[in-house]
Amino acid sequence: MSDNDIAQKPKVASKPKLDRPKLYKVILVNDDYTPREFVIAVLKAVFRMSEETGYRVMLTAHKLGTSVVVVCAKDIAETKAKEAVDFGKEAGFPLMFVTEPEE
Ligand code: TYC
Repeated sequence: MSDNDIAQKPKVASKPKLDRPKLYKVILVNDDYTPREFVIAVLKAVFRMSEETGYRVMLTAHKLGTSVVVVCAKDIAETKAKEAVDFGKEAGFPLMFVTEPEE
């Protein structure tokens, strides 16, 4: 038996392909009752937005119905969305944030 009869292992080990964890969008939903200034205050407090960015995100939801606030890991998106909705609830407003997976 010569050396040539031994089956050769591939020299380069194939890397296991790990899927990246899916990212989630936090989406602000418009309503007819929550004051604009309150929406901006929540965006600043929960999502650390500046007044200018908060105003722009609020206005986009006000005009178009929804606005993407942030894209992040699922658990962070869900925690932040709940925190923001709870701010509204405590103040008696129907402010809504939802999460959905990014395409
Ligand atoms: N539409 C509200 C108003 O006119 C303001 C508002 C904007 C509420 C965005 C919710 O996601 C929202 N007072």
